[in-house]
Amino acid sequence: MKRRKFLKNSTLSTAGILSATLLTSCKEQEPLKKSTINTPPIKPIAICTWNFLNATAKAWEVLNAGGNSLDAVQQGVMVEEADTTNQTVGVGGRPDRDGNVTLDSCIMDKNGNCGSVVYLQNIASPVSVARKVMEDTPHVILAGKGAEQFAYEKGFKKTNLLTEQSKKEWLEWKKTSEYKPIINIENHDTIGMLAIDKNGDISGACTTSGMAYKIGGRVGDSPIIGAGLFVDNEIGAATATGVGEEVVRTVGSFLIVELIRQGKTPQEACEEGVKRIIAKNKDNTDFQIGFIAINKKGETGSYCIQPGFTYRSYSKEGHINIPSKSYIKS
Ligand code: SD4
Repeated sequence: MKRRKFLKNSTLSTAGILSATLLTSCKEQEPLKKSTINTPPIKPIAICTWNFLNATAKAWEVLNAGGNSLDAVQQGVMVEEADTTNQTVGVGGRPDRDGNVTLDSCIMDKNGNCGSVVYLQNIASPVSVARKVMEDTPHVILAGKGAEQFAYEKGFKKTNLLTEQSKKEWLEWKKTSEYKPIINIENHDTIGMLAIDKNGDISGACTTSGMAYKIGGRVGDSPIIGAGLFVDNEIGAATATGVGEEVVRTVGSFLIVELIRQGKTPQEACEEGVKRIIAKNKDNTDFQIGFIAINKKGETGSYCIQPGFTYRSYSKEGHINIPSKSYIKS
């Protein structure tokens, strides 16, 4: 079976659940447009890539109880890290080509502090380790064995991350071992979350098992501050999903926040971020990138290459799944 078809089939059940959820909960809504000078900021608010409604529900629970945005994004994305049916984040994530599940994650707070783990194995919640790196060490990034050792020192338990389902699919993939460094558009479930708390402070988190069947040691954009995630509490925040290599090449999330600083709305900034990637890939746009962004006023935006990307938003205005505009129309 061709890999594309295989991945399509393997994600069919997830897709079925997702589309059922979409049908029941997707309220078609345009992202907010131009900044209006006199409207009060929307806060608190949490948004995340894709339709991870349980994650935004958890983040909202924290925010609505008066919690801060850092706790909200951490606890929000932890829901997906723990969900074994989500095969692109945390426990149950698809392994690399050698059968090892290796996780990437980062977190960033209102003061520009950040922590990140890359190529982390055997630990169920990489975002929580990333937060410890941020808060308990003088460093920003810990990798591989060192990150794992650090996690044990901080009391995290050794956990088998390879579920039976992911192992079965990997063994099937191994029959042909067809390696194409292109994430199929139906196989993108990295969670990036951005939140503003009642004080108006912004934080973000991003967590993933990365590209399925990647070369051992490969690290994507998701744990790279500025690429997969960036927060500037004066301006706003952005996060990414999709083919990490392309996001790294344009330092996508930092770019988007800087574009907001220059006066663009989150929507306009996400569109420009995607267009920079397109400009570097004129001959091949057969891959997916999705950005989401928020500004200090709680206005949000998103843009992607392929149709199909959505993002979740939870604020006093509701808990909604927002279809993203795309560069390729259909
Ligand atoms: C990566 N950006 O490792 C991640 C992949 C992704 O849903 O978004 N998957 O490149």
